[in-house]
Amino acid sequence: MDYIRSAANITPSEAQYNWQKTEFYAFAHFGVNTYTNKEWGNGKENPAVFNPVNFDANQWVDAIKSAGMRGLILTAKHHDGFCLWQTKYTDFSMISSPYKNGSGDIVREVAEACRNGGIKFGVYLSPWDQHEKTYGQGEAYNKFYKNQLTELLSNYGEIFEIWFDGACGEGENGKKQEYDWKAYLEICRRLQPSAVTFNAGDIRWCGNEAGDCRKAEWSVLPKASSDMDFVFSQSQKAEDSDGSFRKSGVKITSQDIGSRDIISGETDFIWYPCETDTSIRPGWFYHSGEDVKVRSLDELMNIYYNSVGGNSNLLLNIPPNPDGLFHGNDVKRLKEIGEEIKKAFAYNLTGDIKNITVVNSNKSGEKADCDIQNAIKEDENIYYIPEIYNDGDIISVEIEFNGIHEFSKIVLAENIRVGQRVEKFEILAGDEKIYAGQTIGYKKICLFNAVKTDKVKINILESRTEPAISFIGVF
Ligand code: FUL
Repeated sequence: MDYIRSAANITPSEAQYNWQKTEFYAFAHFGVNTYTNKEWGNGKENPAVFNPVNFDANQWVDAIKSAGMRGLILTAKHHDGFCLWQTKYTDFSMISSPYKNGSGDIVREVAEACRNGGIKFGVYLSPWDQHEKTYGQGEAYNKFYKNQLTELLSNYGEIFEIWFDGACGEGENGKKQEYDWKAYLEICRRLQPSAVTFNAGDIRWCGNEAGDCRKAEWSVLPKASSDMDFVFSQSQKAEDSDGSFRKSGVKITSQDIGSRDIISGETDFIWYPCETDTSIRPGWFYHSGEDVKVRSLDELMNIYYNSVGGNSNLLLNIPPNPDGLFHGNDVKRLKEIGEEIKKAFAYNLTGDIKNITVVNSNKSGEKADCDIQNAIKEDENIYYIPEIYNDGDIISVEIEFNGIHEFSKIVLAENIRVGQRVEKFEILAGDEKIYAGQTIGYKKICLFNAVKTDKVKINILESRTEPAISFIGVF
């Protein structure tokens, strides 16, 4: 089964690996829609409506950091075409806003606040632009878009992610623009070599805007799944007025995109990890009517556990209000998330292990290796890998604590720098099965009802080749 072996050895680029470690970061949808109470504008807005009188990017960054988030992606330009920076290529931008008498630069202020606050900064630049006259004229618009991309990627310091939204609502009789992806990506690689591109080869969409992701998220997929025509055909074509993209359980792409069955017979694979994007409120942009609809801590923690704890990164949107600030209700919720995450992982019981051993169950109790200690050390550079492994072997990690402990979470991680491999595993407390899982990948947070025991066993039941485990934590 050559295809399994070759999928098992696909690894992330340095940029993808660093992106994965960012785990949890913020999205901010800010623009003319903030003032017109819209989700999708039309490019005919009066740019003077954009006037964030109390704008303070440091307030955003403080709130973001309080949630434990490590970055921020700003909508530099949404589908209406209004630009939040001093661009040379259109006056549908800050130059026509009363903010700082037309000399303001929101992108700059946000980028600087992120840098000063020690978090990463990324940009969203909508390819679909309803204001720009050249949109639909082929190379004329591509030139305009490339110029804008060049400005954003040259003048605002290091960018960690460039977000290419696939949405386009032109419809049957609308303008048709052929985007020059090859040239756009060349600009990204040349100007920001350590940035990753969303929807354009480096990172994929989870397939909904509810905050759901799959039970088994694979970061290794057939190469064809990153084909831009395919990716964009799956994106939004009309304004999501009834919020259907944001309804839980709705999947635009299929549930299984990376299992053995799906990749069977494929020869060309890529590392193409998942990003889960969702908003803290029903809308992406701010609407005062939604101040009371900030999602509950429970719901948001669930999303966090399923995404960050399910081999996906989480991009959580917090919409700034017309004053240019995050609303108090969102600020409060972000702080609660940060506190909850800290509390949940405050005490790792692997600090109280009496014995940890690995047994290869198919080899009559033969010791599989002795470097399992590497998995309980918090050092991403060391990991456990069995010395002897044949297809079908079951690797059992047996942990004995010094005394009885109570816990409700086990965190597992593979060393994705050698590949994503585990396909099926289970966890036992004493003799009782408390968890059945499929993929692990960069991070798997296994949640179960609290158990009290002095013995826990993790059985890796199926793996594409020898599993490389870099972390086991018990909380
Ligand atoms: C979608 C857009 O149409 C929404 O307005 C929002 O920006 C979301 C993140 O992506 O495709």
